[in-house]
Amino acid sequence: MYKHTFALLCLATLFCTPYVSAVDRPNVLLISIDDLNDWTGCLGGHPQAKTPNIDRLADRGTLFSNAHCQSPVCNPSRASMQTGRYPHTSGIYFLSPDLKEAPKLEGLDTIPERFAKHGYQTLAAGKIFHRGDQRFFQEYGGSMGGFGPRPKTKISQPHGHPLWDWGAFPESDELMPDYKIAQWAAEKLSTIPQESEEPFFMGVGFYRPHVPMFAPKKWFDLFPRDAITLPEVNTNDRNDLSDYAISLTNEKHVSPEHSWIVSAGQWEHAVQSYLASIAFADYCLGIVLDALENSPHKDNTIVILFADHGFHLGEKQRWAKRTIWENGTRVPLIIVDHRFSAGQISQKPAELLDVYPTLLELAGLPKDTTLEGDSLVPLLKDPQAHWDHPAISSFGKGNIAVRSEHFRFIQYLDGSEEFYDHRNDPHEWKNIINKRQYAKLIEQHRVHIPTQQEDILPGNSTGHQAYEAASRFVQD
Ligand SMILES: [Ca+2]
Ligand SMILES: [Ca+2]
Repeated sequence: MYKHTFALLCLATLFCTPYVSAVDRPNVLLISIDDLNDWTGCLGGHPQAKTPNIDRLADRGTLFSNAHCQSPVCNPSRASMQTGRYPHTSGIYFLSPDLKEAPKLEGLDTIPERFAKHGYQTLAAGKIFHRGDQRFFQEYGGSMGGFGPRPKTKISQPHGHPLWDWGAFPESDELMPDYKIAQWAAEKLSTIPQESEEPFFMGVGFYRPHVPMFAPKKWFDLFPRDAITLPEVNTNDRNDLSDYAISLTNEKHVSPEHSWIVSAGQWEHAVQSYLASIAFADYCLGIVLDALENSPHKDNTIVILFADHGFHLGEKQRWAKRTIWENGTRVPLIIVDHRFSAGQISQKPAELLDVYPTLLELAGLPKDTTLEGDSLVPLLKDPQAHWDHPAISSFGKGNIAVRSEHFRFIQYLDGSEEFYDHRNDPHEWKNIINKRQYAKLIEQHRVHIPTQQEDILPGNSTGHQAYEAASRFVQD
């Protein structure tokens, strides 16, 4: 019954916290869902989203309903979360380079590496990091095929990037990598003995709803295409944006143009495909949660679920990621730890960057003052606690968003700015940067723009190319 006692008595005297007893170090189950925006039942981003398992997880823990990524792209978002450093500290702003190639990150532990150093067994399957997960976990079960099988000819978008397609495919759940990842995790959860001397840190990274937005037909049947609700879009939305802001989100992207989606009659189908992909990923999550519930670890495992960034489906005439508007940065973030009340919702701004220091505190590991996020434990204790840390997101040096409890401030490289009041403008349609009555509030947000921003590390990703293309709108 006294599990995980190994070497802990001495640790506990050094790093005693109120949450961890020396005889009961918690396991950690870190679950990632790739490219999932706020289209979940509990976040309410789309009225038709079906996510019973994400919602049941939220019911058991704390839902951070105002959580944001630090970068609206996989690689920099995950590198930031896993090293506790902002993109503007590491210089990793885009899909390249890899986090191991950033001089500012040299020698830093990622989250699983830190846990391994403190006696945890670390294991994972699927996508926790952007690539090369096997480098960071002691045991890696594999990607199981990653983004999954593709048909011989594309289903819905005949041109463009090979991954950019959507539709009902393949035949069965068993052919989907996420199903295999869930089965792998379920098997591990049921076979790791309760009396194991080492607690575990397990990563489970699902690939859907990332493109290709494929899932077996039964998931599409949940969302009949003739009854699909399209996202609310204001066609004049971009009139109050700078040329730079529009250009940054228009250029060199692999996602389809909104005008093509509409003219090809594909908007409903693409929304249906995203909803179906989410429902399928949620089903796979349920396999893992059921296995945990039926395992000896159910009362001693912290569960964290996150997505790495948001996703546009036509809002602001954009598709996919790479924007620092609400659609690009808002993500699900749920923390379940039985030492805190269940069913809590915190609207305070949270960052994925906060996960690292939060986990250290919850597991009773030494605090790391070099981490740039803030432990969310005060908000787990009291979701309405005073909290003055806004969420900072960026897309390239000089393009920074500051999200507070009710507002979003954006400053771009060309000096143009935006300000949105979420109390009456949840879609960020009205840029009120020039409204005099907001001047003081705007200034209070502007001070959070980092004064030091690392140069962009070189690479040839489409993010690098978009940033370069937009620079023609920057006056010397
Ligand atoms: Ca992603
Ligand atoms: Ca607007």
